[in-house]
Amino acid sequence: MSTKTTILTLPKEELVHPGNRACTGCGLSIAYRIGLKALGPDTILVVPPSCLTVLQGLFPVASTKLPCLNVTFASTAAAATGVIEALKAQGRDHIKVVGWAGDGGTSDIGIQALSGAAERGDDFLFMCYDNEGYMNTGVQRSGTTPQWAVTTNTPFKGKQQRKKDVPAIMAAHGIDYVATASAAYPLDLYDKIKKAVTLQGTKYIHIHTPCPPGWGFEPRYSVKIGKLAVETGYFDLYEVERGEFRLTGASEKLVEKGQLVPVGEYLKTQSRFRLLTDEKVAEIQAQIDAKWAAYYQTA
Ligand SMILES: Cc1ncc(C[n+]2csc(CCOP(=O)(O)OP(=O)(O)O)c2C)c(N)n1
Ligand code: SF4
Repeated sequence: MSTKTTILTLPKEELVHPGNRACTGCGLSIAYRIGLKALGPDTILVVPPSCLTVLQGLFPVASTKLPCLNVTFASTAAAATGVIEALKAQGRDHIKVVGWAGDGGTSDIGIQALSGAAERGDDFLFMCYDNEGYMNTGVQRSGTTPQWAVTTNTPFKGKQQRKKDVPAIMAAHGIDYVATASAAYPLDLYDKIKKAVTLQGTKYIHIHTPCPPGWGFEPRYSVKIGKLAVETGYFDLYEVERGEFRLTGASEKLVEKGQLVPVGEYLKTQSRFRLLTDEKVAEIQAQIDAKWAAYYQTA
């Protein structure tokens, strides 16, 4: 039986120095701090260009205490495979290798290398922090930007296409562990990382990370907005373990409750959704209701 981590049992050791270069209220900052606690010191990170490289900063004033290999945008998973092989050759395969990329570096530019590594079953954890856009370069749309969100390169009508479902793509590779998590639920994230690193082969965790400047809200609302995404059924927390899907944490509790917060409550908190009409909000609500009807049925 697994015991859930609480705020009292979370390790006290910090692997992120106080102070970093992320914006105030950055969801990634929360996920990163908690994530490194779960990974522990015997870890090598592989990170492509992104807000995470900015957050970490440059040696000798980097904010992370873990070794980190900064690689080209497309090559996170391929570089992680190389590190795994080098560690094996040195007899140091107790060291965990973790690719940690933004949604652009995962869902678009990094997906070929990630898919190849997952197909081979390379033994590492890949985490995507999904701030739903290319934020580091000034808020451009990515494959995971939600439909109708305004970005700097979708300024007049918002993004026309739907969000790419990367966890489903990763689950379709038949890997043993895929999970979603949110910076607003750090203990759930912590437990999922802890579980993932005990498993062999490729593991994938997709973390929803609110981004104040990119989404258009005040920094103090990051956690509130992250929670609303889950409470409205807009972003679901789940695991796919050896092919078995199950809702977890706050999403699992929502099934028991049998009621979601209307999605308009989430959408109205962010200026990126300013072009949404009532009809479009109703369309989004209908999509969520259809997805959740299936959850209720199988509960
Ligand atoms: C091949 C290549 N194209 C473009 C860039 C410029 N670039 C650096 S970071 C970045 C955005 C990264 O977006 P994402 O992966 O979503 O991470 P985020 O910035 O949102 O944290 C871009 C386009 C680059 N470094 N390499
Ligand atoms: S732009 Fe967004 S993701 Fe990037 S550091 Fe700022 S808050 Fe974090």
